[in-house]
Amino acid sequence: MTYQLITVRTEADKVGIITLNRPKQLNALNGDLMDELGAALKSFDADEKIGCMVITGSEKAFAAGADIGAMATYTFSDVYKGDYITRNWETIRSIRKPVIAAVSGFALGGGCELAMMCDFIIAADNARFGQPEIKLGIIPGAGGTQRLPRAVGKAKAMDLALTGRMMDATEAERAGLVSRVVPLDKLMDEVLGAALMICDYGQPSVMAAKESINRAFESGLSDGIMFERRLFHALFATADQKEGMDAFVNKRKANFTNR
Ligand code: DAK
Repeated sequence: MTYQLITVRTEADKVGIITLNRPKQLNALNGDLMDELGAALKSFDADEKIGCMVITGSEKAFAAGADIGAMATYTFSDVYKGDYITRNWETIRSIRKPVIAAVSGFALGGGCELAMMCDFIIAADNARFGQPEIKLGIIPGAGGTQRLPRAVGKAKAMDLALTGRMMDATEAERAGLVSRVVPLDKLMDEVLGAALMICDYGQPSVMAAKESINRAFESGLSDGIMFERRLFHALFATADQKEGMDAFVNKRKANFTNR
């Protein structure tokens, strides 16, 4: 598939990197872009060689939100009948390998929501996060009112969604929205370092860790613990568990085969 609104490349044949590419619109997200993003994610997810994915934007903007111009004249029947957002914005939720958001510049509205749909966010020191939809007479519609409070707590989520203000990378890290903040010129090095580290582990255990942590947001503690326990037990059926533990015992580097 050829892409118009994203670019796609790999690093070391192991990391799939997707760059949002509507620079004049600060990577505002429209239906075509989300179709392309979903297709690229699915393609990397199905590729045995790929162990981790990265979504990034430009230095100025990860994504400044859903495309306001495209939405401006929509009616209720347009968005309801067309299943606006759900149709193609949620593909990322079905991706089973890890996806890291490498965020520099603006991550606003749907852009912040897209970053939060990734498994974790590494931010450049110029990153700015916000849910400014209230200024447009709407509310976050791609999970912002749900994922943001889970990440930063009710007080800050309310503050951001009700005032529409932005928070900088330092505040976002302090609040737990992002896992690391690095200087802008080190962002991709840091992200690729993390991605390549993940790629060197066994895919079954990586995928199980992702699935189990995500279950924490979908279930009560007892159910979540049971889910984790069953996956933990199941990993003893993998060659990677034998390899990982044998390598430790014999003081050598593990060579995982994703089996
Ligand atoms: N959409 C379309 N174009 C955008 C845009 C956006 N979200 N953000 C920026 N642009 C365009 C600007 O219009 C401008 O275009 P030209 O005038 O050059 O043609 C160009 O990008 C550069 O922007 P600025 O000139 O404004 O650049 P500045 O550096 O001065 O300001 C800014 C940067 C990010 C602070 C500012 O552009 C801004 O405030 N942008 C809007 C941010 C925003 O409100 N984002 C939230 C959008 S609403 C839903 C699910 C999700 C959503 C909706 C529904 N459903 C389930 C139904 C999501 C909604 C949103 O994300």
